[in-house]
Amino acid sequence: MPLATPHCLTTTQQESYHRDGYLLGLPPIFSADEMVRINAELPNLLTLLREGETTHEMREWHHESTYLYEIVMDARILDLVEGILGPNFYVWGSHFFIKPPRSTGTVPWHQDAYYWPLSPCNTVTVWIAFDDVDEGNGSMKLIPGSHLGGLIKHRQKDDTNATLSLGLEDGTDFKTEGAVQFRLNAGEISMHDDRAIHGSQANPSDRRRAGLTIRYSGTNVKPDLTVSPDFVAHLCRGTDAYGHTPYASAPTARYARKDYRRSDAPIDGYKAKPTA
Ligand SMILES: O=C(O)CCC(=O)C(=O)O
Repeated sequence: MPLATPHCLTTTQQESYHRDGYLLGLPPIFSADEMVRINAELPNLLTLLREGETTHEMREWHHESTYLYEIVMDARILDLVEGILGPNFYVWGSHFFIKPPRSTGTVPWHQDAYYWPLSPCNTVTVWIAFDDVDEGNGSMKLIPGSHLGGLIKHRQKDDTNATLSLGLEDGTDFKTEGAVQFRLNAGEISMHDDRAIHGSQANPSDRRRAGLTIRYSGTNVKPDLTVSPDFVAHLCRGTDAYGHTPYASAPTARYARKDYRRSDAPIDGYKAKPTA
């Protein structure tokens, strides 16, 4: 049991997460000074993008970069995640969602678990705000309780503004009624369940909207390495009694990127015939 610090979840917060599929109102993780330093370092990663690539390619780079590894392994974040996943969990994913000022990119409504070759569903996403984010600059929206309704078959998205290839149709697959608009100050986080339906609109404002998502899974979660041969993780807390996932060693370079082998991922998602 972690000590009762400001970065441990209360029983009420744990109940709220399990009931609604998300948590807001958490104590800030990074101070304003820390965020100045973190944002000042970000351009060193951006320069690693190759011609034709967008910031959307910046995923899983924490495996190579100590700048990101330190963020995903920050004890304050891990204490909060432990309040949901329990004492044994690993981190495998990180992904920037950066919307420049006056940009048209959207994130279609989706359930993360539909995209991932992982089972069972036991993954928490931490979304760290690098900027103040709200409805004005296209912050995330989430449907409370939608994580309890099972995985829904996603549709191919032809919209060129959509930054994901699959999504759910408002009104047909689910109802946006009651969607919660996330508002965070830079340095704060939200947490959400991998089955919760969420998405975000474009950023018509003059402000950047940048966030880093981090994916933490209980050690019981098994990746399908035949479709995701690059899958590796870092144990964050406890021990791994399951042995389902390969582990990587910590990075040594401050700024470095990840490259991928081709995956055999099906174009319509790993869970095209969801059963749970
Ligand atoms: O940042 C966003 O707008 C979406 C993030 C997201 O889809 C996710 O965390 O899975």
